[in-house]
Amino acid sequence: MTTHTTAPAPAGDVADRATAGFRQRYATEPAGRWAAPGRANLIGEHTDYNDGFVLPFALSLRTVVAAVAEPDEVWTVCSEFADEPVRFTVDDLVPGRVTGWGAYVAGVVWALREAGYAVPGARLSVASDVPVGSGLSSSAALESAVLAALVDLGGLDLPTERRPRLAQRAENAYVGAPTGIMDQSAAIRCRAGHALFLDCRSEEVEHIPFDLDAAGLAMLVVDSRAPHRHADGEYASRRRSCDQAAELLGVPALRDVPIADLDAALARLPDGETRRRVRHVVTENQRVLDTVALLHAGRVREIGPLLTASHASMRDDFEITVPEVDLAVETTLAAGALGARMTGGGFGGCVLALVEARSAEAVTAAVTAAYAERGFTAPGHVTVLPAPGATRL
Ligand code: GAF
Repeated sequence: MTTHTTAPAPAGDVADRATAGFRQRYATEPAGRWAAPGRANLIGEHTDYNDGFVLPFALSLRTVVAAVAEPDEVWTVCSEFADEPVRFTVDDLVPGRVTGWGAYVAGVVWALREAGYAVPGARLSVASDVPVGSGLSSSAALESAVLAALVDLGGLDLPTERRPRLAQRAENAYVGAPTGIMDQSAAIRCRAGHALFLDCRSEEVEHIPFDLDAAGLAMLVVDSRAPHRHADGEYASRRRSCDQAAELLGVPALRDVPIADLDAALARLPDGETRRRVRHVVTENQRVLDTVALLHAGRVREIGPLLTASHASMRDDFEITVPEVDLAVETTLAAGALGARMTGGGFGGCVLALVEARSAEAVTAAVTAAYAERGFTAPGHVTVLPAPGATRL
């Protein structure tokens, strides 16, 4: 998670840009290129760190790392978004030592070494089409691409299903952001044409066919361009509330509160705010399960109301939306979207709207007009299809 503002990606193919950056900086050829995508979460927000369920899919917007191994334990990383490269050695592999965007890279090296892997030194070049600070998980894309590169360059034996935990540890313990496992799982484990149904407790996944084209539907992503408002602190405070509530209820995690027992559980909690937080998590887990059931039954159109209910829950109970995001949801719905919700951690970021393919343009125009009327910064928009997870190119 990060609080930077959105910057548009430079022009040209992202893999070409990573290679060009590599050649320019190091005057040699990379040994390979590794890509990892940004993600949108179809439904299941703030459920991952409650051991619950999530249903993200990967975007075709990707981060690409061009890299070569080095004989010494030194890591140099350049990025198209930074004037100067970041360079670190084993001595810097202490949480907090490397800061800024370089921390995501150093964090991955650190987490691999902590897990006992002999990580090769490397020179790396980063390019990315994933907008930073839009809630599409540019940080997990960077971690996952770097991880894929280092694993391959070092010939490390690290099965795909164990990689998300390691990348998450980089973010939690090195970067210092207390995020769950969803974003790294999406960046690493997603499949094209599918949403990833992930049980965040067991880490078991099921790839759920999510074919929008066949249903005549489109998924519109509206970037609210809202400035993040204290996102990191608010995220951490939501997480604390959930942990405290689980403790008060005597369960390992809020995942363990059955929806049938929700009212009884709420009655045992001391204040309205905690009750609202718990209600969001418990009902959101159920909405993920209901969405999966509908997708299994080929009833894609019918997931709309679940998406919209998820948004209402984030707005009213978890209190993580902002006016720009709420306006995008209201406007897409008024313009005919089947369902709409904010995606990601909140306090800004993007809205997903499920629309009839033929009405995508009209819905987009309606949001642009509504933003202009309210005097908000013009929103960004793109239609997306579920793309593959991290891969060597
Ligand atoms: C952010 C976090 F990184 C995820 O782990 C998840 O908690 C999400 O917010 C909210 O669902 O993206």
